[in-house]
Amino acid sequence: MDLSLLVEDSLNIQGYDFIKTVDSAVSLLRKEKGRLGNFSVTNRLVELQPTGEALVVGDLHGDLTSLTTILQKSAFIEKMEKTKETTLIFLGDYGDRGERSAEVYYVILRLKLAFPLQVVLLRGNHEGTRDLMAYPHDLPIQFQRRFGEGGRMAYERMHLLFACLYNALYVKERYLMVHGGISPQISSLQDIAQAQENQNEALLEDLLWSDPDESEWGMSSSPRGAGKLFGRRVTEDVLRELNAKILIRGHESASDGFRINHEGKVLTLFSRKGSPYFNRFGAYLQLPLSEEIDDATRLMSWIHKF
Ligand SMILES: [Mn+2]
Repeated sequence: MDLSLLVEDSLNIQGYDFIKTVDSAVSLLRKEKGRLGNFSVTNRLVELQPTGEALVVGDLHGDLTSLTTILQKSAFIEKMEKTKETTLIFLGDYGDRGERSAEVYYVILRLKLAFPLQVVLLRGNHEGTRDLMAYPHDLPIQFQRRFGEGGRMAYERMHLLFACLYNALYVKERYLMVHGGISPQISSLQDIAQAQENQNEALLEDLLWSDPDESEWGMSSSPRGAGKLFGRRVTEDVLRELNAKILIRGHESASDGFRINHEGKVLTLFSRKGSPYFNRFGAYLQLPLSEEIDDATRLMSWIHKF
């Protein structure tokens, strides 16, 4: 798969073909169940074997240039073609804010379709449920500008896609990856796997929206108006409960493209640049999953800034 051709396709794609791609991805994701290559799927949770190499990408928010840079610098498409022991993980928030939301979605969906057993797409708060959608949500407007008449239909299809994205990815004895955060309501992986089925969706809201803060004790209300702030004790308790060492999440911009909280227990990755954020760098993580690391400061040699 040629990256520059893929990007060119994304810039030229018309509404009909965009919708066809979304539909193919939805039907693929709906079929994902049980053991698939290096990961296994239970409801909306992916459990990944601690083997091979992973590329972890944080928020993109319509920044096609950063996505292209990451794929180029990591040479991950070539790596995925060469060995199945490679997993490309996106932490969610693909659209809104930046100008190229349709293009970013198109590229990640084509990657998923080309490497179904090696690409995992998590759900961000900008891929929320209809009754809890991030604001401002530019996607429907961008689609109308981009696809004209077909924009509305393309946007409706996106909600089918959002519902298929994963709540979290877990790497045994190592990492829990989510878009936003965690909550004391989590006592097992099963809770995360079925968070979207909870009647009030409160846990899903925390997974997609919450942020760490440096208080010792959580939870407190979030200035975002959705999700909460969780303290260090919540992180320690949940990670211990799940048998994980580090929480890897996106959702918050960081000047260097990444930030470490809770004494090395939380890594935030932010992988886009430009307005309306003011981070100097974007960052991604490319690491060997077999390494047993219990402190995010030790992940720094695998964090790449751009
Ligand atoms: Mn977010």
